[in-house]
Amino acid sequence: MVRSVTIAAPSQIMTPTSLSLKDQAADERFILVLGQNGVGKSSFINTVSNSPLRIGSALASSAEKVEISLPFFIDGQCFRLVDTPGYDENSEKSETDVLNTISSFLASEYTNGKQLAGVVYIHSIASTRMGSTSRRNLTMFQKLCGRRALRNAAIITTRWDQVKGSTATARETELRTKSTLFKYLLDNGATLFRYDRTQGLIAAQTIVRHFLNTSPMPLLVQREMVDEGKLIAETTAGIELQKDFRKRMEESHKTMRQLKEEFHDLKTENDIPAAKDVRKEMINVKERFDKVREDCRKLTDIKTAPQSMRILISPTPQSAPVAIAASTSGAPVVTGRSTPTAQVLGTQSAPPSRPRSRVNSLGTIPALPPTGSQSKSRSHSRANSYGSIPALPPNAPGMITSTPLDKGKGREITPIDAQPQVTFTRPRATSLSRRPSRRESSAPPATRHRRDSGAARHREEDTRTAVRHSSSRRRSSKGDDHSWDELRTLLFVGVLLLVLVPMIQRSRSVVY
Ligand SMILES: Nc1nc2c(ncn2[C@@H]2O[C@H](COP(=O)(O)OP(=O)(O)OP(=O)(O)O)[C@@H](O)[C@H]2O)c(=O)[nH]1
Ligand SMILES: [Mg+2]
Repeated sequence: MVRSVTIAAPSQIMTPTSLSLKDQAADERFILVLGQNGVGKSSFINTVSNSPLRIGSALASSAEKVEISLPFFIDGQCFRLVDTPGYDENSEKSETDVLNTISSFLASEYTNGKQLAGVVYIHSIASTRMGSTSRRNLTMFQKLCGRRALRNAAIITTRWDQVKGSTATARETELRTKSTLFKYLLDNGATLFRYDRTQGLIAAQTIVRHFLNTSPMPLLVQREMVDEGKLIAETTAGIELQKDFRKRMEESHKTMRQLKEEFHDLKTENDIPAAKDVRKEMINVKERFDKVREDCRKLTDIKTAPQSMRILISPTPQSAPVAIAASTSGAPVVTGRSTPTAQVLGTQSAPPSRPRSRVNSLGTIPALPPTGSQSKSRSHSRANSYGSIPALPPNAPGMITSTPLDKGKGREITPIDAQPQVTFTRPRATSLSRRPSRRESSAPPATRHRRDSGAARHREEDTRTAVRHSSSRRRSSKGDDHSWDELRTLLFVGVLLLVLVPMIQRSRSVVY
């Protein structure tokens, strides 16, 4: 049965961005909305709350900070939904910033006596598979919530209008039953909802109605940051993110090692165009690595939450709250004023600043396999960088340069792309084509390395295809060498016969 619903008129309520906790009615129920970029978080929130949150495109992310919707009423109960940015390694906003933005907001809410009535994870049913970005978002959702808070969680699948019914249902079943997907959440009390936006407001309200009677409780990250005084990097979500960074850095190292080997092989063979492509890829890998390392450092460099967040270890709902808007940089901007009591408490009970070493103990970038060889005795600092990207040799024989003045420029990294157009004596492979390193071509498929997700993974797949082509090219050139050897042997035998046969005949004629 659909119960009566009252939506507050926009004229009676404030714009979402101007809201502060001071303006929130005590009985408002807050629901946090999380999910990957572009799944429809803001669209869902706008539909149910009539808010004007910015809607992004399917490709470009729109959310940069935490935004609170306009208040709206369902069955006489006032709700507000909290929109958040999603994790995406390819987005402008770093994942550290996303975690900092969300967790700082949550910590300040909890500090000020506000507990969430629920938490929502949105997933697009139109996604053909759970990619690495989706998984990362789902994992972070779990780590932010903790097991206990999952009984107040809802998973909403969107974009049912975009997929054929049977396909969508099959996907939903897989999501529900696979332990690596939603099964863990559902087993621990989360509820799964479908949201077909063609059914409009009523469908959205039915979902929010689920939170009418939930008992508000803190999320794991709130307990960790506020009750236990942990830094963001020390929270379960922070540790998970560092693990993920570390994994990606190790993958980059592996890729770089393979590329270096390949580059040297190609250089030895004077296959300059292929070496050039490999080097371009090395530069891309290095850029990705540097970004992740920077993000990792940034996370461990977040020393502490602002004092105002640590004041109210036991939240007192009566105290005048501090309005906090999580800024794009992730650090919450305190726009309100703490109560005098809170200020006193803040100065007295604020934890002593942590010794630097403690911060570093989580922040140290883990040792990675050395880049140049298999040796494990390389220094730690070396393991955290690629060293230099090897240079190409001067213009190799077998190619004609447009101008002799450019000779030797291949030794520098930058001028490589500025080299004049060259004509090659051999047919040129596709732009990403490269030869497989010895190790790569001999490794069994199962042990082959999978590189970074998203664009990087596509690149890797392209590269693998190119490697296969390149490998067959190498095989065919070996076949050519072999037939040359046979021809030479045949010629030699022929000449030998031409010389020996007349000699034998002559010697016979002498005997008779
Ligand atoms: N067809 C269809 N499109 C949808 C649905 N939900 C959202 N979209 C579209 O998906 C795009 C992204 O929607 P948003 O609501 O901005 O997604 P978001 O999760 O808030 O994205 P970020 O803020 O970037 O994280 C927009 O073009 C929406 O119109 C849906 O259920 N069906
Ligand atoms: Mg959005």
